[in-house]
Amino acid sequence: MAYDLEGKRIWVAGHRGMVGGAVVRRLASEPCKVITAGRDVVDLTDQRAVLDWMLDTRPDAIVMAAAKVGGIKANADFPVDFLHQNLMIEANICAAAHAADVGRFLFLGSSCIYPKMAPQPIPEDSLLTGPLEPTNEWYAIAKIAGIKLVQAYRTQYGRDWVSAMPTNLYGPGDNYDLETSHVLPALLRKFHTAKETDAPEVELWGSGTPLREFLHCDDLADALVFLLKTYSEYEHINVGSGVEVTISALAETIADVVGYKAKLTFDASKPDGTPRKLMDSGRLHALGWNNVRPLRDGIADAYQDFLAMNLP
Ligand code: GFB
Repeated sequence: MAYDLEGKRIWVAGHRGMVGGAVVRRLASEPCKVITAGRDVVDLTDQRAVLDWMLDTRPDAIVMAAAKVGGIKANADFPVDFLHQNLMIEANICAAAHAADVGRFLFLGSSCIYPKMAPQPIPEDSLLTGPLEPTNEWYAIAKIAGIKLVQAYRTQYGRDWVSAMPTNLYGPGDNYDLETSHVLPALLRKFHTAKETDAPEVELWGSGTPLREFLHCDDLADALVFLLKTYSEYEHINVGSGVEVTISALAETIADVVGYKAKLTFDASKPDGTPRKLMDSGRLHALGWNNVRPLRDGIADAYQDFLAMNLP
């Protein structure tokens, strides 16, 4: 069932984040009105505040890019934050959206919802078929609950709500804090700092052997708008690039983009996490979307964004 964006009022929840910002940029070329609301306007972990704001605003559609997110260390260090905050945000928004009769809702999860040792590439029906990766099981459980909430509203109330599962993301507006960020922005910052200080080495966490799939946030946003317009199935849908690299190979590419060669060292005290999480995005491709830029081009774009931030 297609969904026409013409004249629709679309709330991008989490518009200040990397994904939310990319979705706002992508929707600028669509015939719809984008609604945004920062934390100063509505605290998404406050059930009453979300309901009041939603009943007052009554968007036609919601893209759910609001979440408590972070890299492997942040997930392992703050299980309560990742589980509780994400459960609150999704439960509050779903309940308020239903109360305000929001017809279209696109929920976003993550590839970490799948079992640690899922078959690769990971098909959507691998969900809940095995144990999760311990470092991010908190976030994973919250996002699995979100998928199930969306399916429950489809089942009980006939809501045309859907869920998409992006792979590891990067790009403009990323988090570059070395403690809480994901690997790609962390290595951009580490190589940049090494170049600025002429440091001989760059330290990676773990062994460098895990494989990760990466997708630029603007490519994700294009896929999400495609899905918003075209996808109406019960099952969640994978949104990946199909391109995976080892962490060591990623570091070499980032070194090339930054223009600085350094000896890689490895901090074995940090976790590798799941060995691989390449998703099977064949269902998305069969629907007609596969608009992925080359990884090196995406990293070069992200580096320009990092430089523009002028971080100390
Ligand atoms: O991106 P990342 O933090 O999260 O780590 P995950 C990916 C891999 O890069 C891990 C290694 O094996 C890390 O040990 N790595 C090497 C580094 N150097 C670094 C570094 O300096 N910083 C970081 N952060 N990693 C996340 C989940 O898992 O995937 C999130 O924790 C979310 O909840 C996201 O699901 C998509 O890819 O392991």
